[in-house]
Amino acid sequence: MNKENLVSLSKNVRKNIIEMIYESKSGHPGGSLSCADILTYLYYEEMNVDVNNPKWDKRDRFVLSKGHAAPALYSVLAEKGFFSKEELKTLRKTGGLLQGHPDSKHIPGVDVSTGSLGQGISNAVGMALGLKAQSNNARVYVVLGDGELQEGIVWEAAMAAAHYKLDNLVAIVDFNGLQIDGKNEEVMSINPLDEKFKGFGFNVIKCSGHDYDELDKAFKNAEETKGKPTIIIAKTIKGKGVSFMENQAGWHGQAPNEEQTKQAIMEIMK
Ligand SMILES: Cc1ncc(C[n+]2csc(CCOP(=O)(O)OP(=O)(O)O)c2C)c(N)n1
Ligand SMILES: [Mg+2]
Repeated sequence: MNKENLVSLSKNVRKNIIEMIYESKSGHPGGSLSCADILTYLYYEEMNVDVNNPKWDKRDRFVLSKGHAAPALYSVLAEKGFFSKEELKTLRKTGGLLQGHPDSKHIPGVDVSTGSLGQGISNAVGMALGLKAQSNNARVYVVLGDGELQEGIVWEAAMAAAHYKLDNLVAIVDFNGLQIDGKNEEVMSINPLDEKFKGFGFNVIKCSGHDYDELDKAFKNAEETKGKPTIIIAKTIKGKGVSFMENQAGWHGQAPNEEQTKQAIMEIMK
């Protein structure tokens, strides 16, 4: 798919995110918008999946370790056709398909239930190990938040990934500099992140998480890397695409009102 098509797809993905969260009156817009381009790239350019057979044994696996960005994942899965776009209206509704965090028991296309930060990457490491043990060439992709990296379990998973030479594992950090209520640098610094992951035995790539050419190069590099896992540190903007949400920790977990929703959609679609 060419870059223009990807850009136009990611506009729809962002529009869905805003509409869904407005409709449910709760959810996480900031961190969903910041990983919208990464998820669009993964599902349209990188991963080998079959919407008609979500549990296909040879599919590449995806884990949204920062599970609160569920609206971004649901939006891409609906655009791909894993379920109908009508379902997006069920976000966070009692009895609805799409709960506040991804649920692998009920949602087609969701490989792992996530939401408790740090645990997604641990699942991803186990899946990558399991695939190798079965000589299955599928790959595992996991998206983490930068605040999530403050969880100790992430580093235990990282250590295991390098120890077991999991070159079928690609972790992507949505590096937006913010967490739930402030800057990571102020809460607890995770820097220098590239050096930390190099020390843990990873192939480390830095790129923009909003530029499809850069993402393309990063994922190609990951594919060519053998004998170690890859981490892509993708620089992003929390709330990307909506001026009043960009770089604002206050939009981490708040729904827009009607007026803000109209404004946001206008800006996204322009
Ligand atoms: C174990 C655990 N602790 C706390 C939370 C509550 N929580 C949800 S999102 C979040 C901040 C995450 O920040 P980051 O990983 O940077 O996400 P992003 O900026 O991409 O939204 C926190 C603390 C959680 N989901 N899981
Ligand atoms: Mg963050």
